[in-house]
Amino acid sequence: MEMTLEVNGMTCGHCEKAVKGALEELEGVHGVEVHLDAGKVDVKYDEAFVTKERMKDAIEDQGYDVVG
Ligand code: 9UX
Repeated sequence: MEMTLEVNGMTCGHCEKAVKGALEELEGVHGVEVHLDAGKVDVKYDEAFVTKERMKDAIEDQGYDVVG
C-alpha cells in the first residue's frame, strides 16, 4: 500500500530527516519520500503491520502536525 500524508511544519533538511527516520523505524514501513516544499510525505507500507494512526503518532512525536 502507499499513502500520502500531509505534514505541516517541515521546513528544512533536518525536519525531513526527523520525519523520514521516525517513519522508517516503524515495522511495516518500506519506503518514505519527503517533499518538503509541498509538505507531503509518501509512505509505502504494509497495512498488516502498521496503521495510519501509528505513522501519524510517530510524526507528531517529532513535533510536526499531520493533517487529517
Ligand atoms: Mo530546521 Mo525543522 O532548522 O523543525 S529542523 S526547520
